[in-house]
Amino acid sequence: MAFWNKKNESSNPDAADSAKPGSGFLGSIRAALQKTRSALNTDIRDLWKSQGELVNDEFLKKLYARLIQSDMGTEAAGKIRDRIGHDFRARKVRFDEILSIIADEIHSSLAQGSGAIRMAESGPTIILVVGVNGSGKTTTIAKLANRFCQQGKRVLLGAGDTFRAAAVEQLTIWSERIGCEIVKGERGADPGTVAFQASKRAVEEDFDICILDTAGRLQTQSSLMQELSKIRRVIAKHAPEAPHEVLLVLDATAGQNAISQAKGFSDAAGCTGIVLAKIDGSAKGGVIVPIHHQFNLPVKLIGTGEKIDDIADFDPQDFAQGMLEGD
Ligand SMILES: Nc1nc2c(ncn2[C@@H]2O[C@H](COP(=O)(O)OP(=O)(O)OP(=O)(O)O)[C@@H](O)[C@H]2O)c(=O)[nH]1
Ligand SMILES: [Mg+2]
Repeated sequence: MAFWNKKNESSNPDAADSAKPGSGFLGSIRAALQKTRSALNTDIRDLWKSQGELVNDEFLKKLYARLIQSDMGTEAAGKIRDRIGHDFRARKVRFDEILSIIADEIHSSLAQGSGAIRMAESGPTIILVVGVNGSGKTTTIAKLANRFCQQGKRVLLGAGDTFRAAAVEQLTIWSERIGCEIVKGERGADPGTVAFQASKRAVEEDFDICILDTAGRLQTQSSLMQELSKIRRVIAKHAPEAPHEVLLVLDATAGQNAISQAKGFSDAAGCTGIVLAKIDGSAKGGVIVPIHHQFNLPVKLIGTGEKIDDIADFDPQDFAQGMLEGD
């Protein structure tokens, strides 16, 4: 496809190194988006009975329905339909021409939405991680902590999930593997206390990064949502700018439900960015598009697998390309 420069055609000698999974390189994202890509490609390719297909109202209606099935939302799907109607009406169109337009629209709708982790200007950068049960919070924290440690930063974890029996142990095992420090509370302790102790220690002992885990909760559980606001306030006692990030971890397999999660959590916890975990297991990676449109929350990171390196910076171009470019 000619509408962007292919990053993987670089002659950069570091390219082989950056092709390692989790480095943000297109290769790992392409692999992780395989299910989304194959669902989208198959659904749309089905509309072609011969090499060229006539673009009329019926074709546009079918195309729109297939796009909606990919979870990319009505706004993006409507834009793509209208652009194809405008450019090709009453003409025959090839599959690859349509694919190119879809990728282009996805790329431009995601383009303003990426962003790096916001770092503190002075003192530790404190990151709070929230999301529904099992979305991938603790794993994301381990991946992020490992990344920061590899950059030579001193990292402190806060085991703020005092609710689930094995949660503290899970984070402790990660901290030992990664080689970073951890603050733990007793099982059933107030998660605000753990957040208080961890952020206090991060400031007093001059850590670079402090990442706080929280228990999974549903966006509909209002008392648990209020608990997140309280944790935020507690953290701010030690560092007025903190938390520097409140990352909402969404499970990419959740599809449309991720939209309601994004709404509930961003209202209650003041989320500043999204981590889209488990795109490797999902055919619904397109859900990132409506989340962008509706909440204006930048996607910062994507989870591409269960291993410690399986994390990548979100890059709209890589993502759009990985969603569509044929196998
Ligand atoms: N395939 C895949 N699996 C992932 C990814 N991220 C997390 N997981 C898996 O998802 C499961 C849940 O991950 P956790 O990190 O424990 O999720 P959590 O949000 O902390 O869960 P709770 O603390 O119970 O709310 C684990 O089996 C992880 O290995 C990912 O990017 N890809
Ligand atoms: Mg957890």
